[in-house]
Amino acid sequence: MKMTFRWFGEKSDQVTLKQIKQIPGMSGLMGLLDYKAAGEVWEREEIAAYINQVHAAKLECEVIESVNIHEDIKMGFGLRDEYIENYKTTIANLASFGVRVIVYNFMPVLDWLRTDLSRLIEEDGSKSMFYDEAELEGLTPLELVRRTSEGSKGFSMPGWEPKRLRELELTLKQYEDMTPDILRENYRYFLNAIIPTCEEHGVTMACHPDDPAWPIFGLPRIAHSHSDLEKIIALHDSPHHALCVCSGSLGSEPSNDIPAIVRHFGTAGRIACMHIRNVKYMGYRRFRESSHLTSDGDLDMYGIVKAMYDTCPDVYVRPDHGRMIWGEVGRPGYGLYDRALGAMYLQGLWDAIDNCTKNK
Ligand SMILES: [Mn+2]
Repeated sequence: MKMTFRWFGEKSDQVTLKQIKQIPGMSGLMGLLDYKAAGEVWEREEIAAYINQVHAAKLECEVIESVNIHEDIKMGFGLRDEYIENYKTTIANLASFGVRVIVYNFMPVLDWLRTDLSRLIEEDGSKSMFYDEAELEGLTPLELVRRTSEGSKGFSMPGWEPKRLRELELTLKQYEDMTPDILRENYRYFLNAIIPTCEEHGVTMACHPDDPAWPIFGLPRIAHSHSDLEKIIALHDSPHHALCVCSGSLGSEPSNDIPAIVRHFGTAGRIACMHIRNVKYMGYRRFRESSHLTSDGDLDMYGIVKAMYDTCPDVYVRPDHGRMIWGEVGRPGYGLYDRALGAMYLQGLWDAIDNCTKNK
């Protein structure tokens, strides 16, 4: 397990690299350039500016997230080949700075979704991200986007890039006739085009699951169950086509058995990295993000780490979202303190498992 942390860059993140470096066991980052629009080439100078800073802080940057895929690729429109060429250039550019894994998703239009970015947890006064399907009723996607950007306290939110969402209404209309099967075929086309480039440059693509783990606003979503992930992996037969297993995204749906998913795809060698966090169920399609501690939520955190230890021990991991605690003000989900606690909890589980295994 290589423990990492998400960092949005000097201008965009309230957390500093120095603080991240001081979290015990932190090997590096899962980085991103949060100002890039889907479809654009990530230029070498831009990548260098980010990664050189990370290296100067004595942290690695072998994983990059949120290299977003242009909607034309997902919809199979005429310009997709041009955007795919851009994507291939980005892969090569990132690889030349030592990037080994790229995390992305193939979700139509809307990335992850919450109905409240800072819901008060009465028991202890902390705040966390919250989702209630009932609150979406009567809400148009546009109203939801407005609410999300208002709730983000001025911080950019990954997946909610203003440029991408400006044409939301039009894009939603274009998706009206899209079925999961057509979306998967467009996905296969994309993979067939880019995976040879990944193989050439030693980069592995890691698909992030849908969050929450069900369709929203009638859009087809194809990455929220064990069988969905099986179909995705079957689209292209290469170890460079892999998954980013996100426990909190898949775990929003109680029927998803996360340890079993990790065990299955870990054994197959198709997990490149993991996002690990816990979720507290509060009713049908109603949940909030909890601390990483198993007893604070409903996921089996030990089972998840044990499955990883047994089947894919070398993957990159990061604590995923955290709550806002100790009066911290920052990007919802991405405060320093609770994520640092999460990193320590995961490493504690790992150490215990490692000790029991070796001293058996
Ligand atoms: Mn995630």
